[in-house]
Amino acid sequence: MDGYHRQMPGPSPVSAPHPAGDAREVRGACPHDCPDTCALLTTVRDGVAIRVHGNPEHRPTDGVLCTKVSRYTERSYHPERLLQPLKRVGPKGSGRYEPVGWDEALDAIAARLKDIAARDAQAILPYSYCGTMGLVQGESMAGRFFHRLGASLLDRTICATAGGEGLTQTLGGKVGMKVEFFAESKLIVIWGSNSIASNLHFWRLAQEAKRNGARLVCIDPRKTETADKCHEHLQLRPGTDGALALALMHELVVNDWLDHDYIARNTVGWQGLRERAMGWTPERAAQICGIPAQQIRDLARDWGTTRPAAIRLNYGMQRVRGGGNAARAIACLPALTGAWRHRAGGLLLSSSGMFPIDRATLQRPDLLAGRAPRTINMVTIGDDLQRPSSAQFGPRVEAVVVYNSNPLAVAPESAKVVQGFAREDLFTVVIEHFQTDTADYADYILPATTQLEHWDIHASYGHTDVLLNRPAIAPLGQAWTNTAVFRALAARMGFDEPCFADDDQALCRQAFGARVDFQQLLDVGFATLRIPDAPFADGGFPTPSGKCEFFSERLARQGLDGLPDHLPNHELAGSSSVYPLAMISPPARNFLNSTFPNVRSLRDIEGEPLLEICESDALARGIVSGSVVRVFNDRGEYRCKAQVSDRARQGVVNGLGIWWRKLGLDGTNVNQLTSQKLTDLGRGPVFYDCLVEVQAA
Ligand SMILES: Nc1nc2c(c(=O)[nH]1)N[C@H]1C(S)=C(S)[C@@H](COP(=O)(O)OP(=O)(O)OC[C@H]3O[C@@H](n4cnc5c(=O)[nH]c(N)nc54)[C@H](O)[C@@H]3O)O[C@H]1N2
Ligand SMILES: Nc1nc2c(c(=O)[nH]1)N[C@H]1C(S)=C(S)[C@@H](COP(=O)(O)OP(=O)(O)OC[C@H]3O[C@@H](n4cnc5c(=O)[nH]c(N)nc54)[C@H](O)[C@@H]3O)O[C@H]1N2
Ligand code: SF4
Ligand SMILES: [Mo]
Repeated sequence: MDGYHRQMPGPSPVSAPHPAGDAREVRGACPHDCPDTCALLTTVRDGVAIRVHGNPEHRPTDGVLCTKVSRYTERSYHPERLLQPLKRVGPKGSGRYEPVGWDEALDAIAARLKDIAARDAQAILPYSYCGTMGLVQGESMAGRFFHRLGASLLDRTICATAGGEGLTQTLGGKVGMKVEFFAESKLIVIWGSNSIASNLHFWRLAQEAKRNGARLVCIDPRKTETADKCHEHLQLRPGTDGALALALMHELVVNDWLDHDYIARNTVGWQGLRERAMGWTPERAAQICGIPAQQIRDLARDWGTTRPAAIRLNYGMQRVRGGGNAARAIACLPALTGAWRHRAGGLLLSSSGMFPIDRATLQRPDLLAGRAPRTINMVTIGDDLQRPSSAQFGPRVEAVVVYNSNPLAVAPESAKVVQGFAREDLFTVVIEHFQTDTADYADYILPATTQLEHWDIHASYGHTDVLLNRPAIAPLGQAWTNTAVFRALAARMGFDEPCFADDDQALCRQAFGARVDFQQLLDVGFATLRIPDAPFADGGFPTPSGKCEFFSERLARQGLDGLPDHLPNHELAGSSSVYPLAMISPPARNFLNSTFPNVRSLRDIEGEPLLEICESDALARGIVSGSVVRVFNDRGEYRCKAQVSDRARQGVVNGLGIWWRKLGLDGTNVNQLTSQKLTDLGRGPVFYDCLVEVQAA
């Protein structure tokens, strides 16, 4: 459906003039939802971006980008880029639109929102996530607009809240090791992460450690390309990480591989945790995890006796019912052995909590002025768009404004999400670069600028640098920044607070205020936060007690288990369910969530939507590689090609995501099968807690 242009596109009609042939480099930041937050250099000639490459001066980037973003010009100048506002002319979902002017579109949108707000602004729902991680084109002006309006609040849970909450209850926040010191570790446990695909710059550090003699262990139900390159792979069943972590503790206790001094001084709840762990013999966990008990014993010995030892935890392990508890259990392991004492020891899930972001200034929740709108969980958008008004729910959702997200492709139980967005009485605005699955259901589609065309400022969840993104080229066509859209809507709604006049550079400055040297960002493009090399060597965790909380008083007060435990999946393989296979749907290497499937050269590498299935499960079903299969459960059916592969373990099938529905064989993707059930902590999604059956089609 897209033309693939190998040649560089011609200059855009509105780009700023530059002396012919005089190329310049513009410093920026990768906007994608990836822990690496690379520093970009864009080569611009005659107002046209001709190359995007990694900034060699930025240490975490080290001059290297992933394949996706090194092809960024192909995405930005894609012939199907949305370049003018569009108004729906066909039925919802048909994708039929006609161009309209910005004024006409904005007038119509503002009139409709005003009309709804006059009854109850909570009937309006913003829906956004991390299409861009930029703090400005993310939730700055948009936050101000929806707060002032009194719209429903969105619980932005679709990725990381279970693990984030687990970490917060244990360590006090999304804090951990500084990523660069993984290079000095002697044992690296890569847990729930396909680093080569999704955290490439960490993988480079792990490789450096390996060259210096470190042992690499991977814990993942899928035999990923990362697992292939580690010394050891624990190929456990999805959603069993909590059991594994407790059994590791069991072995640390019985072999006394414990740092008693660190535990005594810097932890809370040791006696309770010790007792809990004693119930988790390696044999018990091995049965649940579906791996040999000896593998658990060996890993415990490695963890208990290697210094320095570090865990790179990632979000892949927390998209199951017990994800929050599993993250809690794993986060206890470094304190038990005193791994935090060394700068190359400890754990990193996310570094985002270490950034002093001034969200209150950016998003201005004070504009709610005492109102307390209801909160809608983005994971349950499928159900929530169908709900009638009620005392409990509040008003029926009458309008959704989508930006930086593609809910039809990324949210669970898509059939319901589609039904919701297909409602004739729902008013939908989508601000996008492309006509995504979601945009097909919009009443108005507004063309957004890409990272090459706007200012932004970035924190990171994989390192500890702040990055500034300067626009490299002028907006293409009639594309507007997200901030410009919300400024213009605010003006039409009559919101006259001065904050609606802040321009994007002012917003960039406000993001960190005086806490980051903005002049340095302007001069160099990035600035490193000042954080001790081994932040928890002597405790000092940002928890209420200042210690690593094996036992969380805060959870106990909510009536929850104060200690971490193993919580089995909602949908348990081997249970009495008629659906015998567990399906996981982790990221594809050449896509970034639902971004890039429409970029031809990257799609060609990924090929087509595939379901990996192991030989014995395939044989039992008469399935061969390349044949079309029906993957189904009570929520729906999804057709794709099978790939018989040892990347899948027995009982588990892998459907790499996140394809656009309209690029699938039958106009669906894996999320046709996933459920809207939630995690134990953080109200997150359970994408990898999903039973299915597979048949040859
Ligand atoms: N190329 C690429 N990079 C990405 C993304 C992408 O889509 N493509 N997505 C980005 C996003 S949004 C995020 S949140 C981050 C982090 O995103 P993550 O989803 O953590 O990314 P991965 O590390 O690729 O994948 C997680 C790994 O966890 C495994 N896994 C699945 N279930 C379980 C389980 O129960 N236990 C364990 N131990 N492992 C399990 C999967 O097989 C997979 O290999 O990556 C980002 N980076
Ligand atoms: N089955 C399954 N489903 C999953 C996952 C999984 O592993 N398996 N992963 C989940 C995870 S971890 C996440 S984070 C979510 C991701 O969900 P999303 O954040 O919704 O996905 P993205 O594809 O990253 O971004 C969505 C859109 O933002 C747009 N965009 C980018 N920049 C801009 C901008 O500056 N302005 C505007 N207006 N739009 C912009 C892009 O064009 C893209 O279409 O998906 C979740 N869904
Ligand atoms: S997607 Fe990740 S690895 Fe690729 S350029 Fe962006 S930050 Fe770097
Ligand atoms: Mo994510």
